[in-house]
Amino acid sequence: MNTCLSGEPRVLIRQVELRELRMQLVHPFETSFGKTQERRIVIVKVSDGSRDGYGEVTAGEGPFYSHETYQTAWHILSDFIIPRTIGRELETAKDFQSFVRGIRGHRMAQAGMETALWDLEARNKSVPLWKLLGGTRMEIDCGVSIGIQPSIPELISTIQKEINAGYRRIKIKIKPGWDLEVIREVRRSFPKILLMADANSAYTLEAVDLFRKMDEFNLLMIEQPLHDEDTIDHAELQRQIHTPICLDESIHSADDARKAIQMGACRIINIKLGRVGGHAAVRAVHDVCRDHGIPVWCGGMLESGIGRAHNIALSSLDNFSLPGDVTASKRYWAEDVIEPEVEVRSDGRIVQRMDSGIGYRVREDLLEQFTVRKQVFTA
Ligand code: OSB
Ligand code: MG
Repeated sequence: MNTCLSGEPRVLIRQVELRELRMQLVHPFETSFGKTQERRIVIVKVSDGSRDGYGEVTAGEGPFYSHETYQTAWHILSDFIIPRTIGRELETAKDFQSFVRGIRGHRMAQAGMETALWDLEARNKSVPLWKLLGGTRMEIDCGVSIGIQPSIPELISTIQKEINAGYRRIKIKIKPGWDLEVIREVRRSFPKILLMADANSAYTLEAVDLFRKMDEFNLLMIEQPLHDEDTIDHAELQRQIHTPICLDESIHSADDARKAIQMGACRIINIKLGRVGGHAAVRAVHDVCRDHGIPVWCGGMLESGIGRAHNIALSSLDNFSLPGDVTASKRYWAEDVIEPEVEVRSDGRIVQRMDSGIGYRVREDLLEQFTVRKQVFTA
């Protein structure tokens, strides 16, 4: 164990390993910006000489959800983030911020490294990551995000399957041409479920009448209806509809959250670890929302088990009071890279693990099997 004079373990960055994994989803996932079947996932492993911490970069295959891709993240990590951090010693993972100050944006790349440091710190201190983050929720409520389906009957049978599995909230993806009628039919089939829709920025304010009509279906929220840079337009839309707007793509920091809330652009915020830049930023966004009475929930990015485990841990913070898109490994992967795989109880909840760090063992054998590129950096 690495210790400083006070005896507290420190976080020493002796070696960093980057891997690009290629993994096939068990079902394709379609949103308003495209369809994904094969995932490329960058995994960051930080070693201090005796222990390892793991993080995941949640960037997509193309610049559609955000400007980042797994390849821009590889570039930013290998050319800027790792050179600034390798060989250094941190008192806590929170100090990572000061090493990368000056790197503008590329938060998913930053989060890949930052979250690995949190895992390493928690393992060094022999505490579960969720406790180190300050979490209190031993059990978290799970919802599912259902991609655009080939037909309404197929969507309805998929929803039925997820409800039978116990999931507590259903989110359906919408896009122009797959919206009002779909919501109407789903609501007709399931009058009582917690239901929401996610547009992934597919509309402009010109669609205000469409969103007004959605008010009749008692949606829990509408997620990111407008462009990510249109916070002001979201405020205008929120003034004209009753359904709460939830922002996803628009929120990159605690300051974004504060401004969006003050403007009246949303009543709920989806927090994603990669989008905001890591666990410290999650905490900051979470706290701003809590102080303004805005509930949050944890969004998903089709993560492998490593990112999934980090999402479970952060969902333990007290203001994560709505079901997140945090679900069982088997919904995405034939074989996940962690052990045990993430399981959701029949009541739609995941129970926090008491093992230290992210709480799951990483299957190095599977990482190796899925790896298409690897680079090791040593101090
Ligand atoms: O907008 O929440 C989103 C997946 C990729 C990109 C954006 C989003 C999503 C999801 C999937 O909704 C959530 C999941 O991982 O289950
Ligand atoms: Mg979303």
